[in-house]
Amino acid sequence: MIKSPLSELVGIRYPVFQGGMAWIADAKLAAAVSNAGGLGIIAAGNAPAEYVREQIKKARLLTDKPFGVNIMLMSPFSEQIAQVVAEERVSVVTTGAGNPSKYMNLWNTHSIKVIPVVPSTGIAKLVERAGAAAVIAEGCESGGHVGELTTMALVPQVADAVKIPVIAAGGIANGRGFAAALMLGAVGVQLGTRFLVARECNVHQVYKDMVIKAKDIDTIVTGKRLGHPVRSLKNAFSREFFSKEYNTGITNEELEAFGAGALKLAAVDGDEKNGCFMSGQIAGLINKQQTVKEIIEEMLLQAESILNGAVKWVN
Ligand code: TUI
Repeated sequence: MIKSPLSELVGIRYPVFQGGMAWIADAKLAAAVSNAGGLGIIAAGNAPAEYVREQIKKARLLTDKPFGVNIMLMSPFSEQIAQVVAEERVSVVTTGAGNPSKYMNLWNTHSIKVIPVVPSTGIAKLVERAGAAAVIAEGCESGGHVGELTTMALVPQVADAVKIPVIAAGGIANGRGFAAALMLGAVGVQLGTRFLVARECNVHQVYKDMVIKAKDIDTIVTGKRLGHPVRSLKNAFSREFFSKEYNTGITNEELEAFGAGALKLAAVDGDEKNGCFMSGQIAGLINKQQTVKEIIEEMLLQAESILNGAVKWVN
């Protein structure tokens, strides 16, 4: 049994968070993860506040365990969603793609644990000062919006920079990654890509099959020119985006317009050519569909065996 201070902090059995994947992480997936002993997280993405409220209510019918909501701070609805999560008093709020400081007082006064995703030590220190309960240090191996640093470089530096607990994310999908995260100074992990192929995940079957088929080098980062780099699987859409990005004849507005709606095309419609299939580099390691419970328990068992065997390296 792996014991971690993260379990007490958020009231969960296993120190495993499910990433807040826009268009994908709904009440069903979040409740399944929470029921299996991790922390399920509903992704607000670019959805309106009332969608988020509905999903919170739905999750409460499916689980009596704590769960969280992820707020994508670039969303036009983030202000209203910040209010909804406060009113609904969700256990945990995670944030992505921006600085959540302006909402921290509101959430802390509603006894919500705020756990921002951070791509650097500077932002980690900033959110710690603003009242974060912990941080998720996410390396650029992850899918979706990515920072500059790898998990290997980011996690130990963030762990040294702040006093609050650190959760590692990016490139973690099994017990090896979990054990490594603990060695880097983290007290738990967040998984996105691995939960994409969970039986309880509603994402289109084409998306799951693409993740299962993907090899180590099958992701690409696009959108650097627009200031929001996104990692996704290589396909016709991402290759075209990549080439347009280096074409000076194309304006940023045209590039934004080309990308608009592509994540929905992937997640909901399973449009293999035109969709943006956000995925982490660890997709190559993922080769089968499993239930959320199987994923979590298999990972924890493997991590335990690795950690128990680790003394072999020390004389
Ligand atoms: O946010 C994510 N991953 C995401 S968000 C997303 S939705 C999206 N769709 C289209 C274009 C862009 C995004 C898909 N995947 N991960 C957490 C994360 N947060 N990664 C990086 C950051 C981050 C970046 C800057 C956190 C804070 C930050 O602060 C900058 C500042 O100074 O405000």
